[in-house]
Amino acid sequence: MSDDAISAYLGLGSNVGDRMATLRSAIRALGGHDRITVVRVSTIVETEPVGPSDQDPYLNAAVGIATGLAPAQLLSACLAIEAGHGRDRARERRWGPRPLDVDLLLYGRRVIDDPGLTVPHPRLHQRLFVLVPLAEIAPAVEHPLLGRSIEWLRAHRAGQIRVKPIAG
Ligand code: X6L
Ligand code: MG
Ligand code: MG
Repeated sequence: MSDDAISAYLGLGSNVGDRMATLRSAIRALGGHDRITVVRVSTIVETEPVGPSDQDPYLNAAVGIATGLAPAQLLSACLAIEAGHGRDRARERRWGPRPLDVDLLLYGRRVIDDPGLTVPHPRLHQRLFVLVPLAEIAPAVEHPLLGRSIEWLRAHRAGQIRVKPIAG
Protein backbone atom coordinates (compact mmCIF):
# COMPACT_ATOMS: atom_id res chain seq x y z
CA MET A 1 0.00 0.00 0.00
CA SER A 2 2.25 2.84 -1.21
CA ASP A 3 -0.43 5.42 -0.25
CA ASP A 4 -0.09 4.39 3.38
CA ALA A 5 3.69 4.59 3.65
CA ILE A 6 4.05 6.64 6.83
CA SER A 7 3.84 5.12 10.30
CA ALA A 8 2.31 7.55 12.73
CA TYR A 9 1.18 7.24 16.34
CA LEU A 10 -1.82 8.92 17.92
CA GLY A 11 -2.70 9.39 21.59
CA LEU A 12 -6.38 9.23 22.57
CA GLY A 13 -7.95 10.47 25.77
CA SER A 14 -11.46 10.89 27.18
CA ASN A 15 -12.83 11.96 30.56
CA VAL A 16 -16.39 13.07 29.79
CA GLY A 17 -19.36 10.86 28.93
CA ASP A 18 -19.08 7.17 28.05
CA ARG A 19 -15.29 7.18 27.84
CA MET A 20 -14.89 3.59 26.64
CA ALA A 21 -17.57 3.91 23.94
CA THR A 22 -16.02 7.17 22.79
CA LEU A 23 -12.50 5.73 22.47
CA ARG A 24 -13.74 2.66 20.62
CA SER A 25 -15.83 4.82 18.29
CA ALA A 26 -12.91 7.16 17.64
CA ILE A 27 -10.65 4.24 16.73
CA ARG A 28 -13.37 2.95 14.40
CA ALA A 29 -13.63 6.43 12.83
CA LEU A 30 -9.88 6.56 12.27
CA GLY A 31 -9.95 3.18 10.53
CA GLY A 32 -12.91 4.34 8.45
CA HIS A 33 -10.89 7.15 6.90
CA ASP A 34 -9.91 6.12 3.39
CA ARG A 35 -6.29 7.22 3.86
CA ILE A 36 -5.72 5.81 7.35
CA THR A 37 -5.05 2.17 8.18
CA VAL A 38 -5.14 1.31 11.89
CA VAL A 39 -2.19 -1.03 12.49
CA ARG A 40 -1.94 -1.27 16.29
CA VAL A 41 -4.29 -0.46 19.17
CA SER A 42 -3.03 -0.42 22.76
CA THR A 43 -4.76 -1.47 25.91
CA ILE A 44 -7.08 1.22 27.24
CA VAL A 45 -5.85 2.48 30.62
CA GLU A 46 -7.47 4.60 33.31
CA THR A 47 -5.30 7.51 34.46
CA GLU A 48 -5.50 10.30 37.01
CA PRO A 49 -5.81 13.74 35.39
CA VAL A 50 -2.49 15.51 34.82
CA GLY A 51 -2.65 19.30 34.88
CA PRO A 52 -5.85 20.70 36.46
CA SER A 53 -6.83 18.02 39.01
CA ASP A 54 -10.49 19.10 39.48
CA GLN A 55 -11.68 16.80 36.74
CA ASP A 56 -12.53 13.11 36.42
CA PRO A 57 -10.04 10.36 35.54
CA TYR A 58 -9.25 9.73 31.89
CA LEU A 59 -9.23 6.68 29.73
CA ASN A 60 -6.17 6.82 27.49
CA ALA A 61 -4.95 4.69 24.59
CA ALA A 62 -2.45 4.83 21.75
CA VAL A 63 -3.00 3.84 18.13
CA GLY A 64 -0.44 3.10 15.42
CA ILE A 65 -1.51 3.93 11.90
CA ALA A 66 -0.21 3.87 8.36
CA THR A 67 -1.31 6.91 6.40
CA GLY A 68 -0.91 8.72 3.14
CA LEU A 69 -2.08 11.95 4.74
CA ALA A 70 0.39 14.78 5.25
CA PRO A 71 0.82 15.81 8.90
CA ALA A 72 -1.53 18.82 8.65
CA GLN A 73 -4.15 16.67 6.92
CA LEU A 74 -3.83 14.02 9.62
CA LEU A 75 -4.25 16.70 12.30
CA SER A 76 -7.40 17.93 10.55
CA ALA A 77 -8.77 14.40 10.48
CA CYS A 78 -8.06 14.04 14.23
CA LEU A 79 -9.80 17.35 15.01
CA ALA A 80 -12.81 16.35 12.91
CA ILE A 81 -13.12 13.07 14.82
CA GLU A 82 -12.88 14.99 18.12
CA ALA A 83 -15.68 17.32 17.01
CA GLY A 84 -17.75 14.34 15.84
CA HIS A 85 -17.59 13.01 19.40
CA GLY A 86 -18.89 16.17 21.00
CA ARG A 87 -15.73 18.14 21.60
CA ASP A 88 -16.25 21.90 21.42
CA ARG A 89 -12.88 23.61 21.67
CA ALA A 90 -14.51 27.09 21.69
CA ARG A 91 -16.35 26.37 24.95
CA GLU A 92 -13.92 24.28 26.99
CA ARG A 93 -11.24 25.53 29.34
CA ARG A 94 -7.56 24.93 28.72
CA TRP A 95 -6.53 21.43 29.82
CA GLY A 96 -10.06 20.88 31.12
CA PRO A 97 -12.46 17.95 30.73
CA ARG A 98 -13.11 16.75 27.18
CA PRO A 99 -15.09 13.91 25.65
CA LEU A 100 -12.25 13.17 23.19
CA ASP A 101 -8.68 14.26 22.63
CA VAL A 102 -6.76 12.85 19.66
CA ASP A 103 -3.11 13.93 19.63
CA LEU A 104 -0.59 13.41 16.85
CA LEU A 105 2.34 11.98 18.83
CA LEU A 106 4.76 10.84 16.12
CA TYR A 107 4.75 11.06 12.34
CA GLY A 108 7.50 8.80 11.06
CA ARG A 109 10.75 10.42 12.17
CA ARG A 110 9.57 13.88 11.13
CA VAL A 111 10.18 16.91 13.34
CA ILE A 112 7.57 19.65 12.83
CA ASP A 113 7.45 22.98 14.64
CA ASP A 114 4.59 24.92 13.06
CA PRO A 115 2.19 27.33 14.83
CA GLY A 116 -0.64 24.78 14.92
CA LEU A 117 1.33 21.54 14.98
CA THR A 118 4.33 20.34 16.98
CA VAL A 119 5.62 16.80 16.29
CA PRO A 120 6.80 14.87 18.23
CA HIS A 121 4.10 15.96 20.66
CA PRO A 122 5.87 18.30 23.11
CA ARG A 123 4.73 16.47 26.27
CA LEU A 124 4.97 12.92 24.89
CA HIS A 125 8.14 12.03 26.81
CA GLN A 126 6.83 13.40 30.14
CA ARG A 127 3.43 11.76 30.37
CA LEU A 128 2.88 8.17 31.47
CA PHE A 129 -0.70 8.36 30.23
CA VAL A 130 0.89 8.58 26.76
CA LEU A 131 4.06 6.51 27.28
CA VAL A 132 2.45 3.42 28.86
CA PRO A 133 0.01 2.76 25.98
CA LEU A 134 2.55 3.84 23.36
CA ALA A 135 5.30 1.60 24.77
CA GLU A 136 2.91 -1.35 24.49
CA ILE A 137 2.51 -0.92 20.70
CA ALA A 138 5.82 0.80 19.76
CA PRO A 139 8.47 -0.01 22.38
CA ALA A 140 11.45 0.17 20.03
CA VAL A 141 10.38 3.27 18.11
CA GLU A 142 12.89 6.04 18.70
CA HIS A 143 11.96 9.57 19.66
CA PRO A 144 13.50 11.58 16.79
CA LEU A 145 14.62 14.46 19.03
CA LEU A 146 15.62 12.63 22.22
CA GLY A 147 17.31 9.65 20.55
CA ARG A 148 15.71 7.28 23.07
CA SER A 149 13.19 4.50 22.54
CA ILE A 150 9.62 4.84 23.76
CA GLU A 151 10.25 1.97 26.19
CA TRP A 152 13.28 3.79 27.61
CA LEU A 153 11.26 6.96 28.05
CA ARG A 154 8.46 5.01 29.75
CA ALA A 155 10.83 3.25 32.17
CA HIS A 156 12.39 6.56 33.14
CA ARG A 157 9.02 8.13 33.94
CA ALA A 158 7.83 5.17 36.03
CA GLY A 159 6.03 6.23 39.22
CA GLN A 160 4.77 9.55 37.91
CA ILE A 161 1.09 8.58 37.96
CA ARG A 162 -1.11 5.54 38.43
CA VAL A 163 -2.02 3.83 35.14
CA LYS A 164 -4.64 1.11 35.44
CA PRO A 165 -5.42 -1.27 32.53
CA ILE A 166 -9.18 -1.44 31.82
CA ALA A 167 -9.67 -3.34 28.57
CA GLY A 168 -7.60 -4.63 25.70
C1 X6L B 1 1.90 22.45 35.15
C2 X6L B 1 1.34 23.05 34.05
C3 X6L B 1 1.82 21.09 35.25
C4 X6L B 1 0.72 22.30 33.07
C5 X6L B 1 1.21 20.33 34.28
C6 X6L B 1 -0.10 18.76 32.22
C7 X6L B 1 -0.64 20.70 31.06
C8 X6L B 1 -0.75 18.01 31.27
C9 X6L B 1 -1.29 19.95 30.10
C10 X6L B 1 0.63 20.92 33.18
C11 X6L B 1 -0.04 20.12 32.14
C12 X6L B 1 -1.35 18.61 30.21
C13 X6L B 1 -4.86 14.28 29.76
C14 X6L B 1 -4.59 14.59 31.10
C15 X6L B 1 -4.68 16.41 29.95
C16 X6L B 1 -5.00 12.91 29.40
C17 X6L B 1 -4.60 12.37 31.71
C18 X6L B 1 -2.03 17.78 29.19
C19 X6L B 1 -3.27 18.27 28.53
N1 X6L B 1 -4.90 15.44 29.06
N2 X6L B 1 -4.47 13.65 32.07
N3 X6L B 1 -4.48 15.93 31.19
N4 X6L B 1 -4.85 12.00 30.41
N5 X6L B 1 -4.47 11.41 32.63
O1 X6L B 1 -5.23 12.54 28.24
O2 X6L B 1 -1.64 16.66 28.89
S1 X6L B 1 -4.65 18.12 29.62
MG1 MG C 1 -5.00 17.44 21.92
MG1 MG D 1 -3.65 15.77 24.77
